[in-house]
Amino acid sequence: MISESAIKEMVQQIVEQLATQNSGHSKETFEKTINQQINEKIGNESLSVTDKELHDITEQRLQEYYKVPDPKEKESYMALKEKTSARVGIWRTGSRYKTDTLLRFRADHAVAMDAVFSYVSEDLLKKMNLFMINTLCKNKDEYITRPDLGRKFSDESIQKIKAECIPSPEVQIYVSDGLSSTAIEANIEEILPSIMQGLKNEGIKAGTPFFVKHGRVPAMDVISETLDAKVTVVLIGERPGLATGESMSCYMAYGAKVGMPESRRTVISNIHNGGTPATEAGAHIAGLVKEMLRQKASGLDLKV
Ligand code: B12
Repeated sequence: MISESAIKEMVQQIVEQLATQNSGHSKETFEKTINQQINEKIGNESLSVTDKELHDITEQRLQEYYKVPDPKEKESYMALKEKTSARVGIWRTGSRYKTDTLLRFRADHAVAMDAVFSYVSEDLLKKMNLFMINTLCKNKDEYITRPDLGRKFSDESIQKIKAECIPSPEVQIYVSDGLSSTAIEANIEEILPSIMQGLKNEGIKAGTPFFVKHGRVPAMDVISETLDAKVTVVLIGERPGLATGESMSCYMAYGAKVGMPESRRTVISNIHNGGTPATEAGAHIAGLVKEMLRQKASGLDLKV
């Protein structure tokens, strides 16, 4: 009989080969091909693996992740835990974490890495009718190591923005991957229509929305100057921690100019299902834009 380690080695080899050959294929096709190859090699259908059988340990809310054995005050402890996603009540083995806790930590870290290093799906951008421009960053490594390049555009990109967008809008909204593409994929379909509807209700005209790849927050200042927008709004993926990769921020500014102080920006952070849900945030953003236009101010100068 074939040994377990030999099977593991073989599966790993096949997965690696397929990952390089079939990177454009769907998960179902990928799973099917792996299982076919395993069956061909060892003729044992019971060894087939599907994603459904693999338990995703990040699915449990951290607020409910509690490992203290025989707790005396479990109810009070759980009430405290409900207020934070911090890793409390996770218990220990000697002075070390339990294996379960360590695995959860690594899985949450992997979620954060994926959020930072993946790209927003082009299909989603098409569906949302957002054309794409890039900052001066060529890839994710450059994006991480050169924040200055994530705030600038080539002359060509500036021309594209001018060609595609309505000039001098009351409010210019755009979307950017920032430090989490996951956050954009999780929230954009809900928040963008919610903001647009909110603005429409207030009689405020929005410019042409688009997407900025490899963007840092102050890229909004260049966009504001390029289009001569009164208010500029960027929906951007925020740096993920170990609680969620889906958190998005909205930075807004009235009359944004390159080199202006950060205190002129208004920020709403923690937009995700476990924080402020996208639809609710959208309505709040539209309300703030209205106030910015009325007071001709943003950030610390805005009185709300
Ligand atoms: C990373 C971060 C920082 C980094 C930013 C540098 C960087 N590039 O990574 C540092 C350590 C410098 C920082 C400092 C501060 N931060 Co900070 N920061 C964050 C964090 C964790 C993520 C933001 C992010 O990913 N943005 C998207 C990426 C793509 O943006 P970026 O272009 O790379 O970086 C820009 C923004 O991060 C921005 N920024 C960062 N913090 C703040 C705070 C405010 C009020 C503004 C307007 C802008 C701003 O500065 C960068 C350059 O323009 C958020 C947490 C969150 N949940 O949102 C808090 C957060 C945005 N920060 C906050 C605060 C309070 C501050 C400070 C005022 C703290 C202080 N007392 O000094 C300072 C001010 C920063 C400034 N630029 O003036 C608060 C804002 C609360 C609010 N709604 O007003 C947040 C929400 C954390 C929190 N929950 O309290 N921060």
